[in-house]
Amino acid sequence: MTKTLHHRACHLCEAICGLTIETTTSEEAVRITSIKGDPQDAFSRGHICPKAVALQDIQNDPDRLRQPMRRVGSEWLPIEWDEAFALVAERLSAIQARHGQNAVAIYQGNPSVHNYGLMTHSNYFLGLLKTRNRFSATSVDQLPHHLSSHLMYGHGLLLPIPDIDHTDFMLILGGNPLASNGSIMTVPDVEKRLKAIQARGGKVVVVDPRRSETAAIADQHLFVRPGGDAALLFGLLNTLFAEGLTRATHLPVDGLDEVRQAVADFSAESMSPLCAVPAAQIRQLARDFAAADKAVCYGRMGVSTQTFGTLCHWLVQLINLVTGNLDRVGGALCTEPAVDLVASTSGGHFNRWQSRVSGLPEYSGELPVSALAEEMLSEGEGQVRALVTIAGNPVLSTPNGRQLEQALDGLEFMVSIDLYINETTRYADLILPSTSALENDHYDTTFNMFAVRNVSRFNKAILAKPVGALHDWEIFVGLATAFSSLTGQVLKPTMAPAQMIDMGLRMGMYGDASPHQLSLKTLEDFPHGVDLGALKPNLAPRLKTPGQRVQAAPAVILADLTRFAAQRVPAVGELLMIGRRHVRSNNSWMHNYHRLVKGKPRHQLLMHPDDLASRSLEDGQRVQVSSRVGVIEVEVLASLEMMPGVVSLPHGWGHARPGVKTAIASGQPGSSANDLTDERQLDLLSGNAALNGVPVTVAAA
Ligand SMILES: Nc1nc2c(c(=O)[nH]1)N[C@H]1C(S)=C(S)[C@@H](COP(=O)(O)OP(=O)(O)OC[C@H]3O[C@@H](n4cnc5c(=O)[nH]c(N)nc54)[C@H](O)[C@@H]3O)O[C@H]1N2
Ligand SMILES: Nc1nc2c(c(=O)[nH]1)N[C@H]1C(S)=C(S)[C@@H](COP(=O)(O)OP(=O)(O)OC[C@H]3O[C@@H](n4cnc5c(=O)[nH]c(N)nc54)[C@H](O)[C@@H]3O)O[C@H]1N2
Ligand code: SF4
Ligand SMILES: [Mo]
Repeated sequence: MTKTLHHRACHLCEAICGLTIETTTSEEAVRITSIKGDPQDAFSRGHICPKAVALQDIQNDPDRLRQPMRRVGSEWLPIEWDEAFALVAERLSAIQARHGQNAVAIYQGNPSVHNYGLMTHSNYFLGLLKTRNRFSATSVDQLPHHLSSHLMYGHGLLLPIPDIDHTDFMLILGGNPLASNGSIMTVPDVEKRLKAIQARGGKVVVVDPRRSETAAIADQHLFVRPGGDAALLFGLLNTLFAEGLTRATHLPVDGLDEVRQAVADFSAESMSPLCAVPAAQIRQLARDFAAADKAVCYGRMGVSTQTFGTLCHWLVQLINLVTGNLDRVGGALCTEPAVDLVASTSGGHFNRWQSRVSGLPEYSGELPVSALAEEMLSEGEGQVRALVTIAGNPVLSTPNGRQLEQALDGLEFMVSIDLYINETTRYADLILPSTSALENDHYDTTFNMFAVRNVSRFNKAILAKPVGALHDWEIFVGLATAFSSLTGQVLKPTMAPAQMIDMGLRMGMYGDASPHQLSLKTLEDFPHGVDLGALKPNLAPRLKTPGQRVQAAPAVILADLTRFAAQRVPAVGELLMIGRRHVRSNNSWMHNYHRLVKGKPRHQLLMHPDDLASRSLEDGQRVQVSSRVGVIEVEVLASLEMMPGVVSLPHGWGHARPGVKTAIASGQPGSSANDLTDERQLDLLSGNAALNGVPVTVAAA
């Protein structure tokens, strides 16, 4: 038996922690014998969470598919790769020939961005489909970030990241990095970094309808009415202007006077009823923020997936801008990654076309996923009749999952590139499973771009690729080849993902023309990753707006103020549902590993004791939760963490569906929050789903 130590970045969430993985080779097999945090990783400094240890469970899971499967009725039978590719090509091209290119829809899920081969190669096939019906998890997540950056800075990926290691004041809205390990802020070891702000005399303030794990360690926590953050942020911005708390910026800016005028009526006092934060607290928060030498306002998932998600993210940018904290050390800074997609891609586009049924806007070629089911269910020209899903589970992750199931059931053809037969892929005619992550190289094209330091690393596969298995990118090449041979399109030869990264590295700012000389080859010398330094101001020369000036008052955003002003005042006695993440869970797909789900369940509804009492409900009892679109049954727990009038339910559960083949998850199924979220509840400006602030009623089951 020989033991080997490997160093690798974890790909499971955005934190990209460095891991040390030990494998033991015997005559029979290579086994993973230990997974630990890597103390020599300069970025993550040994940090690890329980999910990383489950990488071995993903590897060994008997339910994980290892060969292409074809569904015949309710039975799944293995099929050869070539036969599978030919079948997909034949069915999709026939459907497109009969009903037009848009009759095929695409849904791309979250693990896509954690898998670099998927990033570099999926479009090789998907682009050939030439459909306008492209959807992804972006529109149940961070679309408002991209849209506000696209409109203000000219590129949807110019996302300013909190300079957490140098700030004196961090205001967090709708993010719970202690559970999520940070998002659009790649920050391994976030708890230590937040505590370091406090240790150097700074402050952390959290705005959240739940006293989250992050709120619990903050200096101040403010409850906010779900969906009320735009009002709170307007109140803050108005106070900054009205009380003369602004500070000059070195950035060239257009439209600040328009902004000042536009928010003139949104005083803290007038905004308070909409967000349920007392006006005096809004004003004080604005003063505290402005008084800090270096401050940063950071909004995440909880404020992008709400009815005014884009306004929220625009306001977050403005608060940083007018206090002089945008593009400043200790404020919000854009990264300079080794493979720089901002430099190498165009800035994106918005609303060039709309969805057929509801007229929702495209963003950079994608439509909001809330429209996916209706595009399948509404008859007429352009109706979607086939679907390709890639690393996604929209039945559990997009609003009104039950409606989507009904729509999937009516499709003529569906193919899923996925590892499991789960709540979504059980509707597929074919499932094409890729190798597991540890059988694959890894370069993080996405999260190096959002990291709180400029870092880079490339890791080789740890386990050999099994005979007959294909990587995701090879599946796309196979599909593209089969499809193009049928439709007579010419297919260009392609590089492997690693070669593309090598090219990106060498052309980048740390590449051939720099002293770093980064390439795949030189990265081999840095098994623990290479630290390329702290973030620094760089926004002015990187702006991609016409005239290279920050656009503080984009017309489409100002136009949304009318919708904001027209919102209804909160109903008396309203009960609003929000989501929740737990460090042992990851969206919908990591419940099939015993070590992550053992112990007491974590998928209950949390409710304030007063709200339980007023409904004569008891802690621990089964309740029925209803919304406009559906009803589920769950266990309710009394929780003083909750703001009165708000209940919290994590998403990604609801595994008790016929035909799902994930044995451990099915043993602890929970209920799906997205059987309650409403496909019509949107940030209408971007089309992003408003998953938070869903009106519900709760009664005894
Ligand atoms: N109510 C509510 N809904 C939410 C959220 C919420 O907070 N509340 N959060 C939203 C957010 S932020 C997101 S990102 C979405 C996520 O939504 P999705 O991306 O749709 O769902 P996941 O649960 O991430 O499903 C990932 C799928 O990819 C497969 N998979 C994993 N790794 C690989 C791989 O390497 N290759 C391939 N081919 N497949 C792989 C898994 O088997 C699984 O089927 O959910 C959203 N939905
Ligand atoms: N352990 C774990 N880590 C993950 C994931 C996971 O599923 N599990 N998913 C990954 C993904 S895909 C993403 S996108 C990131 C997300 O990372 P985060 O954005 O940090 O997401 P959450 O942990 O869901 O935190 C959202 C917070 O918003 C609060 N909230 C809900 N509604 C509102 C509101 O109206 N206003 C305000 N101010 N707050 C509100 C919730 O109570 C919650 O505390 O996490 C990533 N990391
Ligand atoms: S925090 Fe995220 S990246 Fe770090 S070990 Fe856990 S799952 Fe992996
Ligand atoms: Mo996400």
